[in-house]
Amino acid sequence: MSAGTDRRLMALALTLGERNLGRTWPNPSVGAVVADEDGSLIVAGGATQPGGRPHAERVALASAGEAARGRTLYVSLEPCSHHGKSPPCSDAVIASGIRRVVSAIEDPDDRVAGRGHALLRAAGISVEVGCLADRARRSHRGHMTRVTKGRPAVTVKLARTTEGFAGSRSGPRLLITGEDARARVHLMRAHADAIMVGIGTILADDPFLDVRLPGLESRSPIRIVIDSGLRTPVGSRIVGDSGRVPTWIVTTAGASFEAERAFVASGAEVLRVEPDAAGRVDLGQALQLLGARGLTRVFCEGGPELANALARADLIDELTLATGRSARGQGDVPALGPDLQDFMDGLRLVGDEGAGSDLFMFWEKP
Ligand code: AOF
Ligand code: ZN
Repeated sequence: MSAGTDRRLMALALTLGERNLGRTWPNPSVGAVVADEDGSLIVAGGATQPGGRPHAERVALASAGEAARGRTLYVSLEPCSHHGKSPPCSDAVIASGIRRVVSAIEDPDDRVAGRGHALLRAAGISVEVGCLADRARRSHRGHMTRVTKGRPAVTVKLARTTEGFAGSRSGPRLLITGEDARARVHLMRAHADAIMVGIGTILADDPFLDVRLPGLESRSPIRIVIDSGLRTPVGSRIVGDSGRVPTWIVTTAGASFEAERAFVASGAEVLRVEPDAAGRVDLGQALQLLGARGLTRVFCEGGPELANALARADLIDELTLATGRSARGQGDVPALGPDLQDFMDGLRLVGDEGAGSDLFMFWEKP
């Protein structure tokens, strides 16, 4: 089997898994493909199902049935070895008669951590690990970060004018990006477990923070507001329709309980963490709490102040900047605060993409 064929089929497995990102938390979204020996026949494919189960391998193997015998399994994350809420996938792989497994990366979950691969090898299956490992690490960054750091991976997305402004304090709201970029951002939302913003964004824009792409409306993730003083208006859109899409307001231990009652009556949830030295929500603690609730991927859409505070606390894993090349309006709030600018020196530019007349640039923590 050529390395190129392995990469092509692993890319397919990764793509299958990535389609369900945002729907499988607290589990990773894994992809699996069953193919014949020389890669000319794809027998079956599968991805982790919404809610995290069944796991990808089980979906692919169930669909292959007897046709799995003697074939190769491509899987974007090490098959599990533990008896969790489902029996181990490595047992299912062994029972299926699969002869060779190509796996992208080890699962750092300490219930697995190499044991899945070891079980397969002990059963006489040939196992190769590391195919498209970089892409798999990106694909599973949410899972890896939650397992190793206890918090979700954080992607910050900001829009800026070509002059570098994200908004205007004095004038009317800036129109920064166009329709194509907006659709691209909604697709990013659909692949996140939660969208997070600071209270400033709620007060300035009263956004819906949902997914409004035709056919993907049901994939709106949880909405989270970081709101130290519980200033979110009870009449705001994200509170008003929290029966449709969950809204969590993260505030400080001492914030008003009377205000909390009004949110709870509307269906929004209030989460409390200890304040930091400045009396604001301690962002490290807030993310630990979100990790404990099972979130693996948080998509933070600003504003600039929250993004800057996340950079100061070293809590950003990916940064996406959308530059609106035909932005209208005069800005006076810089998109990149001083801490975020410094933080960017430690990031790696990994790609860019045009959207209409706008430009997306993607950075990651190395
Ligand atoms: C796989 N294939 O598709 C996924 C895996 O609670 P459980 O039993 O569902 O196990 C969850 C753990 O299984 C999760 O933390 C991760 O290590 C692994 N996820 N493993 O073989 C999959 N989603
Ligand atoms: Zn499994």
